[in-house]
Amino acid sequence: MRKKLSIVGVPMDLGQLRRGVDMGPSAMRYADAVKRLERLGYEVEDLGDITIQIIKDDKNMQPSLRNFKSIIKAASRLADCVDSIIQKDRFPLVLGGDHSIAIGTLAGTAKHYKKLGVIWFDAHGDLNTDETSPSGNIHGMPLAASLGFGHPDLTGIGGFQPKVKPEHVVIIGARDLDRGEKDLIKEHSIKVYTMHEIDRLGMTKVMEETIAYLKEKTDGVHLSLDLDGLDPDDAPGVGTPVIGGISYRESHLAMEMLAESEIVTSAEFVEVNPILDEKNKTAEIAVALMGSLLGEKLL
Ligand code: 6HN
Ligand code: MN
Ligand code: MN
Ligand code: MN
Repeated sequence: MRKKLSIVGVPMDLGQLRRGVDMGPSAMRYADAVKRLERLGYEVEDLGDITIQIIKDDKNMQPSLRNFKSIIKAASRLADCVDSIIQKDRFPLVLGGDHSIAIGTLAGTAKHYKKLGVIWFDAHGDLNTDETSPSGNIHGMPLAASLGFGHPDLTGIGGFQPKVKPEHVVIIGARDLDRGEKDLIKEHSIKVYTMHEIDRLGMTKVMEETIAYLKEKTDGVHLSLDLDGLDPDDAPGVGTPVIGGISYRESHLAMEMLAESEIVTSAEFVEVNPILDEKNKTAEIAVALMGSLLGEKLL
């Protein structure tokens, strides 16, 4: 793993309807993200936040793709930023913002890898398109868009598509999938560890399998960690909580195993909503998970 790391915040809340998730980057900085990573020996630069431009009337222009234009603009900016971080041979750590930002992160990252792997740690699949989405919220579409499914303006960000192939994706923690998402998973044989498999196999086995699978097939791995993958009792500050999630301990174990494997080449932590949180608990968990992912150990 690169020992030089660049943080970029994306104060974006336009991919869904609950305000406040745009304050996620501030909350994670307040929870001492920079210091925690410096203590691990990283040379950390905080690039500040991407500018989010709200385009007038965008919200209602396309009900099946709410805030479409503003999101595309932000994603393109983020893609350029992540691209230049990797060009400087630094590890990109993106702080969200709602999950729609992953379209930009992956567009910037995928330029640098022929066979980019993705770990999608989430209660949801984020595999909707404008045709299957029950909500019109783009934060439910970023994995589909990165696989090349959905509106061409979303799939084409960065000027190429797809960013990732279905056989290079592993979803962990799924427990709320819409009809169209289930169809897409089956049609393209995407590897998914739902809560059922996590209960049944245990997180150790799930991560051993995930790491072995991606190590063999890919030349880099992006971790996209949606805090709603965790159980809402542990991580309450999220906009779309789903009961029965991954525990605090299991999520740390997953990060620690990823650290040992040294397969992760970029990461993002998304959907932290400080307005819905309890005393910044969810942001603090996010930062603790970043620590584990990047090599923190007790002894
Ligand atoms: N997330 N499947 C639902 C939708 O509206 O498409 C929920 C998506 C949640 C997205 O949490 O990043
Ligand atoms: Mn989610
Ligand atoms: Mn749903
Ligand atoms: Mn998500």
